[in-house]
Amino acid sequence: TRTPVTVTVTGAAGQIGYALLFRVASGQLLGPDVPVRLRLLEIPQAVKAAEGTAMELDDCAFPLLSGVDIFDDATKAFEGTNVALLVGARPRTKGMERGDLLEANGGIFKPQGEAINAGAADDVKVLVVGNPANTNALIAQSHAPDVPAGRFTAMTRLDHNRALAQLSRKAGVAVSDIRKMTIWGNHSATQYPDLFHAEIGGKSAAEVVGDQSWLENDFIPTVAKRGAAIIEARGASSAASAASAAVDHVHTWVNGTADGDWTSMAVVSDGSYGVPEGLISSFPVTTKDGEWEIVQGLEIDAFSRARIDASVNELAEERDAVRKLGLI
Ligand code: NAX
Repeated sequence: TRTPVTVTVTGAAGQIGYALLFRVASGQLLGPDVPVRLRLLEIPQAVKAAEGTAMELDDCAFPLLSGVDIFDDATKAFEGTNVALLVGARPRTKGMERGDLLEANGGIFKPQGEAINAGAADDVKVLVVGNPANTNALIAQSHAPDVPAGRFTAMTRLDHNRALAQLSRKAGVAVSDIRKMTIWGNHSATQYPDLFHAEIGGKSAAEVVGDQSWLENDFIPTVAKRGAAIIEARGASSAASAASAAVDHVHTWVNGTADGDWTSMAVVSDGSYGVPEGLISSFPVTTKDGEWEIVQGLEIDAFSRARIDASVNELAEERDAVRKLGLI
Protein backbone atom coordinates (compact mmCIF):
# COMPACT_ATOMS: atom_id res chain seq x y z
CA THR A 1 0.00 0.00 0.00
CA ARG A 2 1.12 3.57 -0.69
CA THR A 3 2.18 5.95 2.04
CA PRO A 4 -0.57 8.46 2.71
CA VAL A 5 -0.32 11.94 1.24
CA THR A 6 -0.67 14.64 3.89
CA VAL A 7 -3.24 17.30 3.00
CA THR A 8 -3.62 20.37 5.21
CA VAL A 9 -6.87 22.32 4.94
CA THR A 10 -7.23 25.73 6.60
CA GLY A 11 -10.62 27.18 7.41
CA ALA A 12 -11.75 23.58 7.82
CA ALA A 13 -14.87 24.52 9.79
CA GLY A 14 -16.09 26.99 7.17
CA GLN A 15 -18.63 26.32 4.45
CA ILE A 16 -16.09 25.51 1.72
CA GLY A 17 -14.22 23.31 4.20
CA TYR A 18 -17.40 21.36 4.87
CA ALA A 19 -17.91 20.71 1.16
CA LEU A 20 -14.23 20.03 0.49
CA LEU A 21 -13.10 17.64 3.19
CA PHE A 22 -15.39 14.78 2.23
CA ARG A 23 -14.26 14.91 -1.38
CA VAL A 24 -10.61 14.93 -0.37
CA ALA A 25 -11.13 12.04 2.04
CA SER A 26 -13.02 9.99 -0.56
CA GLY A 27 -10.07 10.10 -2.95
CA GLN A 28 -11.30 12.66 -5.47
CA LEU A 29 -8.42 15.07 -4.91
CA LEU A 30 -5.51 12.77 -5.65
CA GLY A 31 -7.01 9.61 -7.10
CA PRO A 32 -8.78 6.42 -6.09
CA ASP A 33 -5.58 4.63 -5.05
CA VAL A 34 -4.00 7.37 -2.92
CA PRO A 35 -4.53 7.27 0.85
CA VAL A 36 -4.87 10.65 2.53
CA ARG A 37 -4.00 11.97 5.96
CA LEU A 38 -5.83 15.19 6.83
CA ARG A 39 -4.49 18.00 8.98
CA LEU A 40 -7.07 20.69 9.69
CA LEU A 41 -6.22 24.22 10.76
CA GLU A 42 -8.76 26.48 12.39
CA ILE A 43 -8.83 29.44 14.72
CA PRO A 44 -9.33 28.41 18.38
CA GLN A 45 -13.03 29.42 18.43
CA ALA A 46 -13.77 27.09 15.51
CA VAL A 47 -11.77 24.04 16.61
CA LYS A 48 -14.84 22.48 18.20
CA ALA A 49 -16.80 22.77 14.96
CA ALA A 50 -13.86 21.23 13.09
CA GLU A 51 -13.95 18.35 15.58
CA GLY A 52 -17.58 17.81 14.67
CA THR A 53 -16.66 17.61 10.99
CA ALA A 54 -13.87 15.16 11.87
CA MET A 55 -16.47 12.98 13.63
CA GLU A 56 -18.51 12.93 10.43
CA LEU A 57 -15.41 12.06 8.42
CA ASP A 58 -14.92 9.09 10.76
CA ASP A 59 -18.53 8.12 10.21
CA CYS A 60 -18.07 7.95 6.45
CA ALA A 61 -15.56 5.11 6.97
CA PHE A 62 -13.65 6.25 3.89
CA PRO A 63 -11.21 3.46 3.00
CA LEU A 64 -8.58 5.99 1.84
CA LEU A 65 -8.66 8.21 4.93
CA SER A 66 -5.82 7.28 7.22
CA GLY A 67 -6.36 9.92 9.90
CA VAL A 68 -7.53 13.42 10.81
CA ASP A 69 -5.69 15.80 13.13
CA ILE A 70 -6.92 19.25 14.14
CA PHE A 71 -4.73 22.23 15.03
CA ASP A 72 -5.03 25.88 15.92
CA ASP A 73 -1.33 26.40 15.32
CA ALA A 74 -0.04 26.86 11.76
CA THR A 75 3.45 25.50 12.43
CA LYS A 76 2.02 22.17 13.55
CA ALA A 77 -0.69 22.06 10.91
CA PHE A 78 1.79 22.26 8.02
CA GLU A 79 4.27 19.69 9.35
CA GLY A 80 4.99 17.25 6.55
CA THR A 81 2.30 18.71 4.30
CA ASN A 82 2.32 17.60 0.68
CA VAL A 83 -0.78 19.53 -0.38
CA ALA A 84 -1.86 22.73 1.39
CA LEU A 85 -5.35 24.06 0.72
CA LEU A 86 -5.50 27.57 2.17
CA VAL A 87 -9.21 28.25 2.40
CA GLY A 88 -9.55 30.22 5.64
CA ALA A 89 -9.29 33.98 5.19
CA ARG A 90 -10.59 37.21 6.63
CA PRO A 91 -13.67 38.30 4.69
CA ARG A 92 -14.35 41.93 3.89
CA THR A 93 -16.88 43.28 6.35
CA LYS A 94 -18.91 46.46 6.22
CA GLY A 95 -16.86 49.63 6.22
CA MET A 96 -13.58 47.80 5.70
CA GLU A 97 -11.17 49.51 3.31
CA ARG A 98 -9.02 47.47 0.93
CA GLY A 99 -5.93 48.27 3.01
CA ASP A 100 -7.61 46.87 6.14
CA LEU A 101 -8.60 43.74 4.25
CA LEU A 102 -5.10 43.18 2.91
CA GLU A 103 -3.59 43.81 6.33
CA ALA A 104 -5.94 41.38 8.09
CA ASN A 105 -5.14 38.72 5.52
CA GLY A 106 -1.44 39.44 5.80
CA GLY A 107 -1.81 38.48 9.44
CA ILE A 108 -3.04 35.06 8.28
CA PHE A 109 -0.99 34.32 5.16
CA LYS A 110 2.40 35.55 6.41
CA PRO A 111 2.58 33.08 9.32
CA GLN A 112 1.13 30.33 7.13
CA GLY A 113 3.84 30.96 4.51
CA GLU A 114 6.45 30.81 7.26
CA ALA A 115 4.99 27.59 8.62
CA ILE A 116 5.00 26.00 5.15
CA ASN A 117 8.60 27.10 4.72
CA ALA A 118 9.57 25.62 8.06
CA GLY A 119 7.82 22.29 8.04
CA ALA A 120 6.10 21.25 4.81
CA ALA A 121 7.32 18.33 2.71
CA ASP A 122 9.85 19.04 -0.05
CA ASP A 123 7.22 18.45 -2.72
CA VAL A 124 4.59 20.74 -1.14
CA LYS A 125 1.96 22.19 -3.47
CA VAL A 126 -0.09 25.14 -2.23
CA LEU A 127 -3.50 26.27 -3.44
CA VAL A 128 -4.87 29.53 -2.04
CA VAL A 129 -8.67 29.78 -2.16
CA GLY A 130 -9.23 32.44 0.53
CA ASN A 131 -9.70 35.92 -0.89
CA PRO A 132 -8.09 38.07 -2.13
CA ALA A 133 -6.65 34.77 -3.35
CA ASN A 134 -3.91 35.94 -5.75
CA THR A 135 -2.46 38.45 -3.31
CA ASN A 136 -2.82 36.14 -0.32
CA ALA A 137 -0.80 33.59 -2.32
CA LEU A 138 1.81 36.25 -3.02
CA ILE A 139 2.07 37.06 0.69
CA ALA A 140 2.46 33.40 1.70
CA GLN A 141 4.97 32.75 -1.09
CA SER A 142 7.12 35.70 -0.14
CA HIS A 143 7.50 34.25 3.37
CA ALA A 144 8.56 30.84 2.12
CA PRO A 145 11.94 31.56 0.53
CA ASP A 146 13.03 27.91 0.62
CA VAL A 147 10.00 26.68 -1.32
CA PRO A 148 10.12 27.16 -5.12
CA ALA A 149 7.82 30.12 -5.93
CA GLY A 150 5.92 28.03 -8.46
CA ARG A 151 4.49 25.85 -5.72
CA PHE A 152 2.24 28.71 -4.58
CA THR A 153 -0.87 28.99 -6.73
CA ALA A 154 -4.25 30.68 -6.38
CA MET A 155 -7.64 29.46 -7.54
CA THR A 156 -9.32 30.69 -10.70
CA ARG A 157 -10.65 27.22 -11.55
CA LEU A 158 -14.10 28.15 -10.27
CA ASP A 159 -14.16 31.06 -12.73
CA HIS A 160 -12.88 28.68 -15.43
CA ASN A 161 -15.64 26.18 -14.68
CA ARG A 162 -18.26 28.93 -14.62
CA ALA A 163 -17.04 30.04 -18.07
CA LEU A 164 -17.31 26.46 -19.36
CA ALA A 165 -20.87 26.19 -18.06
CA GLN A 166 -22.00 29.50 -19.61
CA LEU A 167 -20.40 28.69 -22.97
CA SER A 168 -21.80 25.17 -23.07
CA ARG A 169 -25.30 26.52 -22.53
CA LYS A 170 -24.97 29.27 -25.15
CA ALA A 171 -23.38 27.02 -27.81
CA GLY A 172 -25.59 24.03 -27.03
CA VAL A 173 -22.62 21.72 -26.60
CA ALA A 174 -21.47 19.57 -23.70
CA VAL A 175 -18.87 20.98 -21.33
CA SER A 176 -16.65 18.10 -22.43
CA ASP A 177 -16.75 19.39 -26.04
CA ILE A 178 -14.96 22.60 -24.99
CA ARG A 179 -11.16 22.87 -24.89
CA LYS A 180 -8.65 25.55 -24.01
CA MET A 181 -10.75 27.83 -21.81
CA THR A 182 -8.68 30.55 -20.13
CA ILE A 183 -9.23 32.92 -17.23
CA TRP A 184 -6.62 35.68 -17.25
CA GLY A 185 -5.61 37.93 -14.36
CA ASN A 186 -7.09 38.34 -10.91
CA HIS A 187 -9.80 36.26 -9.22
CA SER A 188 -12.00 39.34 -8.96
CA ALA A 189 -14.56 41.19 -11.05
CA THR A 190 -11.73 42.33 -13.40
CA GLN A 191 -10.86 38.76 -14.45
CA TYR A 192 -10.96 38.08 -18.18
CA PRO A 193 -12.58 34.86 -19.41
CA ASP A 194 -11.21 34.38 -22.96
CA LEU A 195 -13.35 32.80 -25.68
CA PHE A 196 -10.97 33.62 -28.53
CA HIS A 197 -8.59 30.81 -27.65
CA ALA A 198 -11.25 28.46 -26.29
CA GLU A 199 -12.27 25.83 -28.84
CA ILE A 200 -15.41 23.93 -29.74
CA GLY A 201 -14.73 21.14 -32.22
CA GLY A 202 -11.33 22.66 -32.98
CA LYS A 203 -12.78 26.08 -33.90
CA SER A 204 -12.53 29.30 -31.91
CA ALA A 205 -15.45 29.40 -29.48
CA ALA A 206 -15.92 33.12 -30.18
CA GLU A 207 -16.41 32.29 -33.88
CA VAL A 208 -18.71 29.35 -33.20
CA VAL A 209 -20.92 31.54 -31.02
CA GLY A 210 -20.60 34.44 -33.46
CA ASP A 211 -22.20 36.93 -31.11
CA GLN A 212 -19.74 39.60 -29.96
CA SER A 213 -22.46 41.44 -28.06
CA TRP A 214 -23.25 38.31 -25.99
CA LEU A 215 -19.54 37.76 -25.37
CA GLU A 216 -18.98 41.33 -24.22
CA ASN A 217 -22.23 42.23 -22.47
CA ASP A 218 -23.42 38.90 -21.15
CA PHE A 219 -20.72 36.20 -20.99
CA ILE A 220 -17.87 38.21 -19.47
CA PRO A 221 -19.93 40.00 -16.78
CA THR A 222 -21.93 36.85 -15.96
CA VAL A 223 -18.74 34.87 -15.29
CA ALA A 224 -17.05 37.74 -13.46
CA LYS A 225 -20.06 38.52 -11.24
CA ARG A 226 -21.27 34.96 -10.71
CA GLY A 227 -20.10 34.96 -7.10
CA ALA A 228 -22.39 37.90 -6.29
CA ALA A 229 -25.30 36.24 -8.16
CA ILE A 230 -24.88 33.08 -6.06
CA ILE A 231 -24.95 35.12 -2.84
CA GLU A 232 -28.09 36.89 -4.05
CA ALA A 233 -29.85 33.60 -4.84
CA ARG A 234 -28.57 31.31 -2.11
CA GLY A 235 -28.11 33.80 0.70
CA ALA A 236 -24.58 32.48 1.13
CA SER A 237 -21.47 32.49 -1.01
CA SER A 238 -20.46 29.66 -3.34
CA ALA A 239 -19.26 26.71 -1.33
CA ALA A 240 -19.78 23.35 -3.04
CA SER A 241 -18.76 24.75 -6.43
CA ALA A 242 -15.69 26.39 -4.88
CA ALA A 243 -14.75 23.10 -3.19
CA SER A 244 -15.28 21.27 -6.48
CA ALA A 245 -12.99 23.72 -8.27
CA ALA A 246 -10.31 23.29 -5.61
CA VAL A 247 -10.48 19.53 -6.13
CA ASP A 248 -10.20 20.05 -9.90
CA HIS A 249 -7.24 22.45 -9.52
CA VAL A 250 -5.14 20.06 -7.46
CA HIS A 251 -6.23 16.96 -9.40
CA THR A 252 -5.18 18.59 -12.67
CA TRP A 253 -1.89 19.87 -11.19
CA VAL A 254 -0.97 16.42 -9.91
CA ASN A 255 -2.38 14.29 -12.72
CA GLY A 256 -1.79 16.50 -15.77
CA THR A 257 -3.85 18.25 -18.43
CA ALA A 258 -5.11 16.24 -21.41
CA ASP A 259 -3.30 16.48 -24.75
CA GLY A 260 -4.68 19.39 -26.73
CA ASP A 261 -6.18 21.07 -23.69
CA TRP A 262 -5.13 23.35 -20.87
CA THR A 263 -6.55 24.78 -17.66
CA SER A 264 -6.53 28.08 -15.74
CA MET A 265 -4.39 28.55 -12.65
CA ALA A 266 -3.07 31.68 -11.00
CA VAL A 267 0.68 31.13 -10.93
CA VAL A 268 3.77 33.28 -10.50
CA SER A 269 4.46 35.22 -13.69
CA ASP A 270 7.75 34.90 -15.54
CA GLY A 271 6.81 37.96 -17.61
CA SER A 272 4.74 35.98 -20.14
CA TYR A 273 2.11 38.01 -22.01
CA GLY A 274 3.41 41.23 -20.47
CA VAL A 275 2.34 40.24 -16.94
CA PRO A 276 5.02 41.68 -14.61
CA GLU A 277 7.34 39.05 -13.25
CA GLY A 278 6.47 37.90 -9.74
CA LEU A 279 2.74 38.68 -9.80
CA ILE A 280 0.49 35.68 -9.16
CA SER A 281 -1.86 35.96 -12.10
CA SER A 282 -4.15 33.53 -13.88
CA PHE A 283 -2.85 32.08 -17.16
CA PRO A 284 -3.57 29.22 -19.50
CA VAL A 285 -1.35 26.43 -18.15
CA THR A 286 -0.58 22.85 -18.99
CA THR A 287 0.49 20.44 -16.27
CA LYS A 288 2.57 17.29 -16.38
CA ASP A 289 4.27 15.19 -13.69
CA GLY A 290 3.16 17.63 -10.99
CA GLU A 291 4.63 20.71 -12.70
CA TRP A 292 2.76 23.51 -14.46
CA GLU A 293 3.85 25.51 -17.49
CA ILE A 294 2.33 28.68 -18.95
CA VAL A 295 1.06 28.09 -22.51
CA GLN A 296 3.24 30.20 -24.80
CA GLY A 297 2.77 31.92 -28.14
CA LEU A 298 -0.94 32.80 -28.07
CA GLU A 299 -1.86 35.85 -30.12
CA ILE A 300 -3.58 38.47 -28.02
CA ASP A 301 -5.74 40.95 -29.92
CA ALA A 302 -6.54 44.48 -28.76
CA PHE A 303 -9.84 43.45 -27.13
CA SER A 304 -8.16 40.78 -25.00
CA ARG A 305 -5.08 42.93 -24.35
CA ALA A 306 -7.10 45.72 -22.75
CA ARG A 307 -8.93 43.31 -20.47
CA ILE A 308 -5.84 41.37 -19.43
CA ASP A 309 -4.04 44.65 -18.71
CA ALA A 310 -6.90 45.97 -16.56
CA SER A 311 -6.91 42.86 -14.37
CA VAL A 312 -3.12 42.68 -14.15
CA ASN A 313 -2.99 46.37 -13.19
CA GLU A 314 -5.31 45.58 -10.30
CA LEU A 315 -2.95 42.81 -9.19
CA ALA A 316 0.01 45.19 -9.38
CA GLU A 317 -1.90 47.68 -7.21
CA GLU A 318 -2.65 44.97 -4.65
CA ARG A 319 1.02 43.98 -4.65
CA ASP A 320 2.09 47.61 -4.16
CA ALA A 321 -0.41 47.96 -1.29
CA VAL A 322 0.86 44.88 0.56
CA ARG A 323 4.45 45.97 -0.07
CA LYS A 324 3.64 49.34 1.50
CA LEU A 325 2.14 47.53 4.49
CA GLY A 326 5.36 45.55 4.86
CA LEU A 327 3.55 42.26 4.19
CA ILE A 328 5.87 41.13 1.40
P1 NAX B 1 -16.33 30.74 5.90
O1 NAX B 1 -16.36 32.06 6.58
O2 NAX B 1 -17.52 29.85 5.92
O3 NAX B 1 -15.10 29.89 6.48
C1 NAX B 1 -13.84 30.42 6.67
C2 NAX B 1 -13.21 29.66 7.81
O4 NAX B 1 -11.84 30.07 7.92
C3 NAX B 1 -13.87 29.91 9.16
O5 NAX B 1 -14.22 28.67 9.76
C4 NAX B 1 -12.78 30.63 9.96
O6 NAX B 1 -12.81 30.29 11.34
C5 NAX B 1 -11.51 30.08 9.29
N1 NAX B 1 -10.32 30.90 9.50
C6 NAX B 1 -10.22 32.24 9.63
N2 NAX B 1 -8.95 32.59 9.88
C7 NAX B 1 -8.24 31.46 9.90
C8 NAX B 1 -6.87 31.18 10.15
N3 NAX B 1 -5.99 32.14 10.41
N4 NAX B 1 -6.46 29.89 10.11
C9 NAX B 1 -7.35 28.90 9.87
N5 NAX B 1 -8.66 29.11 9.66
C10 NAX B 1 -9.09 30.37 9.67
O7 NAX B 1 -15.87 31.06 4.39
P2 NAX B 1 -15.99 30.13 3.10
O8 NAX B 1 -17.30 30.37 2.46
O9 NAX B 1 -15.59 28.75 3.46
O10 NAX B 1 -14.89 30.82 2.16
C11 NAX B 1 -13.52 30.75 2.46
C12 NAX B 1 -12.75 31.71 1.56
O11 NAX B 1 -12.85 31.32 0.19
C13 NAX B 1 -13.23 33.16 1.62
O12 NAX B 1 -12.09 33.99 1.70
C14 NAX B 1 -13.91 33.34 0.28
O13 NAX B 1 -13.90 34.68 -0.13
C15 NAX B 1 -13.06 32.47 -0.60
N6 NAX B 1 -13.61 32.07 -1.89
C16 NAX B 1 -12.76 31.99 -2.94
C17 NAX B 1 -13.16 31.57 -4.19
C18 NAX B 1 -12.21 31.44 -5.32
O14 NAX B 1 -12.67 31.15 -6.42
N7 NAX B 1 -10.91 31.67 -5.18
C19 NAX B 1 -14.60 31.25 -4.44
C20 NAX B 1 -15.36 30.92 -3.20
C21 NAX B 1 -15.03 31.77 -2.01
O15 NAX B 1 -15.72 32.99 -2.13
